[in-house]
Amino acid sequence: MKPLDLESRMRQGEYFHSLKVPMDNWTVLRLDGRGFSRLTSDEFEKPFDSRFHQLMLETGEALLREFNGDYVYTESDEISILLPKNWSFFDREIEKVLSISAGLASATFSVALGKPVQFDSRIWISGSLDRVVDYFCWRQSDATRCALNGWAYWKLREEGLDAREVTQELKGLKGSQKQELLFQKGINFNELPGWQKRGSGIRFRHSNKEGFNPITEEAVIVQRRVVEVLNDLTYGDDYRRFLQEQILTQEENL
Ligand SMILES: Nc1nc2c(ncn2[C@@H]2O[C@H](COP(=O)(O)OP(=O)(O)OP(=O)(O)O)[C@@H](O)[C@H]2O)c(=O)[nH]1
Ligand SMILES: [Mg+2]
Repeated sequence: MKPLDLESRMRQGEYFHSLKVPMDNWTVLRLDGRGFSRLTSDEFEKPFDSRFHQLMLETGEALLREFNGDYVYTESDEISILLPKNWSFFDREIEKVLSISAGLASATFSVALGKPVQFDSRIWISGSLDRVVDYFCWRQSDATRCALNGWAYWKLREEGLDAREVTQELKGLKGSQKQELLFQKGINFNELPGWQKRGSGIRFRHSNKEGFNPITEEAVIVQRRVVEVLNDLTYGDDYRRFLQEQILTQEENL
């Protein structure tokens, strides 16, 4: 076989390599820690651990910076990053963006923790900004549901019930009933830290700062971009408004 034939026949085996995200679509990558139930069961406090949360924030920040994201949201062991609408790095290739985001998240978390972990990565797309806002509200409501379940579960386990008994006890209870159960045991769900109940946002914030141009010897306004962690997110309509503004502002500053 001629070398060129071999090259093109072998390339045909890279079947998925040509898959790209269509232009004019918003892209969210969602990364999730692999087997983190096992990882967190021994060395981290239950149901929430500040050190674990810091590691997730550090990983989220690395993703935000590397992909120049419009917004990052993290809860539990997952991170969602919204890419700029018409991102063009890696030619919008799906294999590249998934493998590199998972690689970056795994490497960042592993180095900070001191042992190897892995993240998987999946892609979500939509042509509508409203759907993007829905997406982030969806992940936030998952955070609230998981926080309530986690607190109720571990509070009952602390009292000596085994996993099966706790599951039985909580079966069919509505959110408000779980909150009441926690209240009876001395925990006011409303007063728990915001990052536990609603997750955290990470974003670039743009600000103007007065600087000095030594060549023209004039005062100049320079734009600064800093990373900001939001551990006290709003929810409902306020969160929707915040998301819209954040995304549109970020797109304008690209
Ligand atoms: N102890 C502790 N566990 C946490 C914390 N944050 C997240 N987790 C755990 O991380 C796990 C995340 O859930 P999943 O992603 O469904 O579980 P997983 O074991 O990672 O499974 P796969 O993602 O399918 O590989 C849950 O078991 C959470 O309890 C924390 O702050 N402390
Ligand atoms: Mg996981």
